[in-house]
Amino acid sequence: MQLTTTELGVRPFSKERYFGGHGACPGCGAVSMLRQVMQAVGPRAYYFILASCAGSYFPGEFTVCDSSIVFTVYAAGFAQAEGMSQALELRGRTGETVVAYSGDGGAFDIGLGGLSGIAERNANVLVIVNDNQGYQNTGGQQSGGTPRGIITKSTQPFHQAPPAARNRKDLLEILAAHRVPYLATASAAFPRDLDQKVKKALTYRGFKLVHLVTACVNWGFESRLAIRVARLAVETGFHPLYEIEGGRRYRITHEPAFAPLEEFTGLQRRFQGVDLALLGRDAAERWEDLRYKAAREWPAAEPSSLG
Ligand SMILES: Cc1ncc(C[n+]2csc(CCOP(=O)(O)OP(=O)(O)O)c2C)c(N)n1
Ligand code: SF4
Repeated sequence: MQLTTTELGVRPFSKERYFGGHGACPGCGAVSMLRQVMQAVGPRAYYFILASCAGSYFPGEFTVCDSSIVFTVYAAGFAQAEGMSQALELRGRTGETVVAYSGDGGAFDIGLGGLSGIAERNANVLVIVNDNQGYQNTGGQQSGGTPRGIITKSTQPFHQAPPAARNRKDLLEILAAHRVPYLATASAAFPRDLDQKVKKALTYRGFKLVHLVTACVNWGFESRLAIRVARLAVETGFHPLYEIEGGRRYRITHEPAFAPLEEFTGLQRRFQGVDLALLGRDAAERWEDLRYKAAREWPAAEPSSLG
């Protein structure tokens, strides 16, 4: 007798690559982003997950997606992904995608050496950075991606640089200096833009990275508001959407409404007491640099040196 998948309790794979059953906090803004990323990446993909909240997006007890998932550590995760892409290439398996998935703590800080290494070697890996602006899986400590002025659980009053003297790292600028094929920012609140960027990234052979700011409930907003918070991050100019090809060609992909920053910060407890003038100045400077670089003229027939 042959049992059906329903009788066996097996959920058949559908068009959905990521089909739910995650163990993230209710209202987590990263889950929708991950679902969109997996959909855009498509089947036949290997995900190397550096230690982060993503451990709960793929609970070990049951299958929530149709791709292979490898949980790994900060120091080795990016190099493992590179090794996997080389192993596939040696076997002539060109139709498979290798993704390294990291939090901001992994990419901006603890794994930055490994990330720089695979960027320098132009490893054929897609890196997804889930930037929830802190070490959130361990309760919300400060990372190199935490905006200045925010008091996290690890902020030491006596050792903390004053907000005016500190700034968050600009990961894309660090990687642009490596002259890698493709870099982009994206947001779960802009699904078409996100989809296009992941698909475009995968047209390049070599290193590519998509940096997403995702809303985390540790920021202190109502759990139903994650996508609105993510959208306001973009529409206030706090998280610009753009791409960089070959480390030099900048293109702004969404012109924000430049809504007042307070519309974004006012929904979150973490910004209470933070000097918004400083944050606003940071955003304005970033936009000034972006517009300057995006306005640069390129010869029409300039061949793509990478890719
Ligand atoms: C070398 C090392 N230090 C600390 C930890 C403990 N740890 C596990 S997850 C995590 C937080 C990760 O933060 P981030 O990379 O920003 O991802 P998020 O949890 O915010 O998604 C930490 C500190 C670890 N696994 N390895
Ligand atoms: S701590 Fe934040 S990023 Fe992590 S699962 Fe919860 S809401 Fe998502």
